[in-house]
Amino acid sequence: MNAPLPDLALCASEPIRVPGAIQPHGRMAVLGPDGALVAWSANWAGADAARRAAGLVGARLAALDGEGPAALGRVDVDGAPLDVLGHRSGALVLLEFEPAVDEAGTQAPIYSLARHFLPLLQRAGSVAELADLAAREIKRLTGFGRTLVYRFDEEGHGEVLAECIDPGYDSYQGHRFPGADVPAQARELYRLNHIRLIPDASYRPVPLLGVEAGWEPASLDLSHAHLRSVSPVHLEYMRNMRTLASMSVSIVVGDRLWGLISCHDHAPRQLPFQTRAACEHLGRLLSLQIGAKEDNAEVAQRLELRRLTLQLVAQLADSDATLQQLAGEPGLLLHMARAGGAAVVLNDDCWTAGETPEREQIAALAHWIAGKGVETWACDRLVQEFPPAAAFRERACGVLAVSISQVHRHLVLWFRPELVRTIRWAGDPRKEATVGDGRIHPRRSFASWQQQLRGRSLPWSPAELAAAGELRHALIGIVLRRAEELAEVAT
Ligand code: BLA
Repeated sequence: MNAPLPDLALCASEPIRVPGAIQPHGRMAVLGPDGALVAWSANWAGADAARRAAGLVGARLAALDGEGPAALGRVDVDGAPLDVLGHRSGALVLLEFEPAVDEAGTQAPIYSLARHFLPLLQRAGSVAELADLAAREIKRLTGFGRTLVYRFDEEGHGEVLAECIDPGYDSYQGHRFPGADVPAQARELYRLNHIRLIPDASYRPVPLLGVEAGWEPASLDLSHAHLRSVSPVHLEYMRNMRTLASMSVSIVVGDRLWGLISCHDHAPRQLPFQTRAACEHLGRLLSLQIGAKEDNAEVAQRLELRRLTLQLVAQLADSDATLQQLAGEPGLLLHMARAGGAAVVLNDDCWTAGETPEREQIAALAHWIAGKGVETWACDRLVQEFPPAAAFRERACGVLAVSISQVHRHLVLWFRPELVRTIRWAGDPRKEATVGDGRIHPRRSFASWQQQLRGRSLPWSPAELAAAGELRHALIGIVLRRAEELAEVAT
């Protein structure tokens, strides 16, 4: 039977910041600007019980300032010790109470991060190594059965870089998860709030109740609340994955959600606040180190490209400085753009080097690119943009072009061949979701599924585009100077 195709945009419209309910492993009390109780979660013995518990926190409330929840110590409610977290949301104060759990051992987990984990991160040689260290460390801290680190690719799909699993857990190492698994509004929230714990995916949400009749539970912004009740679609997703407990920690590089550390367990699992705080801290350390590694790699690539560009320009200036010379000694030209072929187009003339389409095909392509009127143009899946390219896809799925003149059709083009990639998905992304009973449901299977991706080349990096832009400037300079010299000779 063919189910109707679901509209995945629906996922992005789920109101995850204002669910009007919390998870049942804790209780909530919401205070107004005057300190009076405004709302409470239905799992207190009544509004009075919530009011009394909030009263025990008392003067500590004055300390609240930052964005996220701060630990406000422990209170004793009817003989049971509760850990309290508090944060402000607009004019309101949200208090979250969770049964206190004593840490095993004497050292807060945060110290071991500083002492053991940070030095390891600093010695790591690559992003993959950083990810591996983080997957191990978070497993050690939390005891989850499977921990993984994944990065969002250019298209928003999650790619598992590192994993640590107990026996009995399926491995997702090297797999991709479709971008729609984490819809846009969730990504935006995870950029701001860096940690989420779902101790039991089979939970029943606890509604929030107002002291005054007419108070709207969905008016309360729970973006930063640890107890926020999560999307029912996501809970179903977890159960489909045989994951009853999960935690995820954001990896934010710059201000972009770079990826997630994701932890799973087949059984429900609760973690004390101190451990969560350590995991959040681990996420920040990892984010900083990834940012530094990526910046270093980018700087190194830019320096190398600048060196090659200068060498190329010097070579050209030493010759008769005509552009077609570029194709005469193409070693550097091809090397700098990691290209398989290149062409210099001067109106109706064309010089080529390496693996390129036929001259007429290049002429048609150059004509089409020149029509765009841009200085630099690049594409790693040419057939999609320029259908005639289907005839030469093996030689050129990727094209980078710079235009040397505003008046003439003078272009330098680089070509990259098709790079057939095999992607291993954790579940067939075409079955991303189904609709039934009028609701949308996540996919049921996470079994490995391979897809061959055709029609693309290696993508052009920002550093390569920048180098092409610099080369363009230099070439224009050389061409102008040569035109002046020729004019002098003629007079
Ligand atoms: C949220 N989806 C999430 C979250 C993760 C994933 C990590 C964050 C919640 C959390 O921290 O547990 C997905 N979980 C994954 C992935 C892995 C993992 C990729 O462990 C990989 C290892 N989900 C769907 C569909 C919809 C959907 C079809 O599959 C849309 C209807 C929705 N996912 C969805 C929503 C959230 C979510 C709405 C937000 C949950 C919330 O924070 O309330």
